[in-house]
Amino acid sequence: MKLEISIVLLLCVWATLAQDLMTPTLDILGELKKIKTMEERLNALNDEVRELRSKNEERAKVAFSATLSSSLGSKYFGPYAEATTLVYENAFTNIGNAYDTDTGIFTAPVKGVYFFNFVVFNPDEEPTGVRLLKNGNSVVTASDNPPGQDTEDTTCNSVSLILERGDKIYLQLIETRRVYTDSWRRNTFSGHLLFTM
Ligand SMILES: [Ca+2]
Ligand SMILES: [Ca+2]
Repeated sequence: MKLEISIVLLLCVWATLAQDLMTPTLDILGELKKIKTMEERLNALNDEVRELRSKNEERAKVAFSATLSSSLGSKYFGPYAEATTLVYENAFTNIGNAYDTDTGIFTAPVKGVYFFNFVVFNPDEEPTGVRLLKNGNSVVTASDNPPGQDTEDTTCNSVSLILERGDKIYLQLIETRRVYTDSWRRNTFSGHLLFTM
């Protein structure tokens, strides 16, 4: 009887010990599972960061240069009673497609510092004048009175601007002024992203 009690006691001690030994093993497995899940989430986040960085680098490539001229011969724009957006329909370069050759509007794809330049040609009696607008507000202007004796005048202006994503830049022919264009392509509008911010 004493021996039987001893055996039962031994079995109880063994069962307790076995349980104590198993519990840490289960905890380690649980921790390994958690680490695996975290590793998977980290890998997914790394993939997202890589994708976003790649998209941002693509958006950061912005450069366009366009002219009013086509090879179809000479053409006057204006004079009009009201200021009119000039559409530089022939793009030499339009990296990033931020400039719209249908509307003449440049839309900033990322926040950054952009440089713009425009050149205006004026051949005869009418004065010329073009202004650059940001979201509808005049920023800089280039103008010139009639050339007089030599029949050819060129005027221009440039500006560097901090733009938010979505800001719009375009050129308007000033009211009652005129621009002349032909296959010599003397009217151009260019813009470049210098750096993102
Ligand atoms: Ca002049
Ligand atoms: Ca001149």
